Amino acid sequence: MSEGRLIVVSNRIPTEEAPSGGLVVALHEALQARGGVWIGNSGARVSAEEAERGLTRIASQPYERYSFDLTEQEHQGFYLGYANATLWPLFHHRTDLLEVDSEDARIYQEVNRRVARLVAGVVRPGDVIWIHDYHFLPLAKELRDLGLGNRIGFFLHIPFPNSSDLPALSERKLLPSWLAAFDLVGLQTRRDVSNALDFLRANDAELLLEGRIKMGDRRFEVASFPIGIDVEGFMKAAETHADAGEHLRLSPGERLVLGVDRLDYSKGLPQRFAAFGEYLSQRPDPQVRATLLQIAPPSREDVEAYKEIRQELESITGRVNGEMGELDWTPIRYIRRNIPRETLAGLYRRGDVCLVTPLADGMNLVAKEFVAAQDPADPGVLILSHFAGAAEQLEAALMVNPYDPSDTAKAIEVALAMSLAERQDRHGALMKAIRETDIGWWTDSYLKALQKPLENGGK
Ligand code: ADQ
Repeated sequence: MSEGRLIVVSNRIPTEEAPSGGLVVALHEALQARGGVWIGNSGARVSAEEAERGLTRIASQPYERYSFDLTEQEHQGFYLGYANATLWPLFHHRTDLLEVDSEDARIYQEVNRRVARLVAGVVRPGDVIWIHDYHFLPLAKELRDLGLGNRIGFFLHIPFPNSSDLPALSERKLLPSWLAAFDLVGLQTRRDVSNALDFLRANDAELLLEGRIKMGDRRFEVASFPIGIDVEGFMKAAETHADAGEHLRLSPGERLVLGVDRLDYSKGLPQRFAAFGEYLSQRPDPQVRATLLQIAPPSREDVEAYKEIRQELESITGRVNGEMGELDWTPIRYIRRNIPRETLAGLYRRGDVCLVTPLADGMNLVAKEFVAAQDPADPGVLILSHFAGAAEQLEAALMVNPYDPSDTAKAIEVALAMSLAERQDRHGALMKAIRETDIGWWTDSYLKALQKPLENGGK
């Protein structure tokens, strides 16, 4: 085991003293336990001169936090452009939305080079570096070019693309060497690992046993570490805030179907709304009132595809509510604000059904949060897309094809009619699955794998 510090690099960095949110809390705890440094983007836009000043120390205890700033041009090219208009659609199988711009690609690599210099200024021999997500695919390569021999791990929170989509990435020839510069490439699911191995095999990598790979003079490992949540914490929050649903003022007997997502075209929201409309129009008992409460705060609104999805949703909501609504009932309630996590936990608990129907998703934590928040004596039902990473673990959910509104509509009907015994059985199996790989397991098992003895001889 290395005695060095843990250095975490992620796109955004929590600035508050006691951060909230599963991933952020888990990394915060890992850093608290081991001591270390967290480096991330402040979110501020600055001049080129100011950006060159380097890292800013954020007052914090008991580990260090440093932020760096982006210029407006870097924000456009690195964040909005290459990360979110090229890599994000490609990795979510939406090559139709792909924006290819060689200037964005250049800026993305340039930002990674600059961040590498900043990180290298902080790292000491023996430190272990853990880099997060698609914003920093070339970062280890840049760090190696600066001569760093430290252990460097990567975790990709989104799916690894299919080999059939990858030719759409102009920089695909660089990707193998970006990946090979890490010691451990962590992915969410077995499906992602299989996609990554296919890609590497096709690019002259030699596959050794158990996900170990040899490429030129580098040896590295690819493995899945399905991310989890703080199960106990979420259960407690849901119990304490069990009355959150009262704010909704549902009428007696009204059923609650929930959706909670960042507003993103990968989440399958138009298909979900259409499915809910279809369920309502075909429900066997028209007296049954089921309301879809969709919470979807906008994100990345400066990217064109995100503006379109917002308009599309508003139009479907208007149509379904216009056709199906009554004087005292609005079938789809669509809320665009962020909700405090405790309130969210309480709302999940009130939900009879949760619709998690992405067209592609690395894992999807909402599915796990909904399960943890349920009252085991009277649990709600999770409807889950085959295409969420979580589907590999949460087999006891009602699985649907999110592209087929009729399939999802049928599942809503089945879920709302499900017997208590079946709901309890499914919930028990789902709880077992989310407990086995909770967020503590995720950080521990990843870091343990990253700290296995060096195979690259310090290179
Ligand atoms: P996301 O695409 O953001 O994450 P998800 O895993 O569902 O997707 O995480 C969203 C988080 O935001 C959840 O914890 C949820 O509770 C919270 N959230 C959503 N809407 C909210 C609202 N209105 N108010 C408050 N909180 C809200 C990416 C990948 C996922 C992967 C995660 C973690 O796309 O596939 O599971 O990273 O690796």
